Amino acid sequence: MTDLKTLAEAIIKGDQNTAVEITRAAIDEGTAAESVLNDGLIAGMDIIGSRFKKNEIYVPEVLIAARAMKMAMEILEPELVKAGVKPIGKLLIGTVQGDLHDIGKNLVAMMLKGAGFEVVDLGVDVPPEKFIERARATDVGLIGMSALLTTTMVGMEKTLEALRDAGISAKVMIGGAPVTQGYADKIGADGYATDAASAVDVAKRLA
Ligand code: B1M
Repeated sequence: MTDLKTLAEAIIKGDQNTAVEITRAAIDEGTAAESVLNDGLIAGMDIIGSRFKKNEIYVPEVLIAARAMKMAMEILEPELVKAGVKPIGKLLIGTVQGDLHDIGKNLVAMMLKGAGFEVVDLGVDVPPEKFIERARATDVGLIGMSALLTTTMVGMEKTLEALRDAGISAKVMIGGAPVTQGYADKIGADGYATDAASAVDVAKRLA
């Protein structure tokens, strides 16, 4: 019987071949897809998140772990669908208009996927209209905005206002190097996170 701790360890090490192999073996043995997800993949990403928060590991290790998780998820996803496992929440995320930085945003998206969220990624340079249009089309409960420039950060307020004017009531969380809790409070965002691991905690609270 496959030990899902070894799957978590493969994710932590970013060993995508082993992660894929163990995921496949667990499914073939009839292990419940939800258990492979929670006790293997998410368990591994949880540890990555907490080590990242404590500065015990850095961005490259997180990206490597997330890549291993992504490969294993490609095998697991059809099984989750068959088993009717629901994501814990659905989130739309993008880097605001005028801003092309996406490394942090991608990290946040990966960690949220790792935590069991369905993530719709709008990419970079996302105008308010696109946030509105996709929020309507996907009926998300949570919207995430990222900005890395002091000049584009102001676009968060504009986007938030546009979302509210359009009658979209999804909770909004923001983050990015120049963003602060004070700024989030000022513009009326529902949540703010300093890093990708904290973003998972905030998203879980808001979802
Ligand atoms: Co740019 N850049 N850049 N850049 N760049 C910065 C941000 C800068 C601080 C560098 C500097 O001057 N020291 C500076 C901004 C200054 C400011 O406004 N205060 C800057 C500048 C000025 C520029 C240009 C204007 C340069 C130019 O062309 N003259 C230009 C702007 C382009 C544009 O966006 N329109 C530009 C371009 C670029 C590149 C394209 C070359 C490249 C981006 C590549 C890419 O993203 N695909 C780039 C890079 C790489 C950087 C630095 C070096 C690194 C950013 C990064 O990826 N950090 C950066 C300097 C630095 O930070 N040392 C810099 C790693 C990443 C994991 O962290 O994105 O902070 P971060 O994400 C964290 C948290 O912030 C948080 O979680 C993440 C993970 O822990 N977080 C969230 C992020 N989003 C979140 C959302 C959430 C919650 C948490 O909820 C939804």
